[in-house]
Amino acid sequence: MALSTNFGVDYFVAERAFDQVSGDAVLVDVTQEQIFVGLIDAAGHGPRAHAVSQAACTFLEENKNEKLPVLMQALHEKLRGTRGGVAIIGKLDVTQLQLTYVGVGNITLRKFGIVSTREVTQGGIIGYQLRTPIEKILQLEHGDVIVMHSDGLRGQFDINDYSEILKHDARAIARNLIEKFAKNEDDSICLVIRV
Ligand SMILES: [Mn+2]
Repeated sequence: MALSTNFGVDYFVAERAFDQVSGDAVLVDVTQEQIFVGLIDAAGHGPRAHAVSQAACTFLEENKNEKLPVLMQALHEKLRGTRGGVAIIGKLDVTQLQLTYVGVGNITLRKFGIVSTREVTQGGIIGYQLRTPIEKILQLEHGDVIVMHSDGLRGQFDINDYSEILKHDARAIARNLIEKFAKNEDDSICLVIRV
């Protein structure tokens, strides 16, 4: 999945499934002022995990205009009775260069740029156990690279492990991260946005 939007934001999703279908999924929805993103890793892998992550994507797509904490809470209710999962949902304001997000569970959001950061998600498993969702804001600068990925990627890498990350486009970065850091025992998915 690839698109260069008409306001200079470039994104790409790369993935590798452990089974024939993946339990990880990404939703990207581009509108005039913002980009809605959701990255979901349903527990386990295989067709049943796939069904949960697809249902989550559909639900997010249908309800993306809700405020993020409300949407995360609603997703939690929606996934009750399923195997559940972890997710980051976010809205990128392309004018303010701000990413507002809610992240729950073992899932990664990082920024690479002049200042590189690793964001902290709140604990929990969506569908089972969720504390009050808290929205956070990540301020970006032009040229920053946002990386979101599931735990199917080894997340300890730093910029020294991939020093060209700030020079490559989103497609190359997403593909390289999967190539270099995907584990063999789980689904992996990686969304890269370059602003
Ligand atoms: Mn996983």
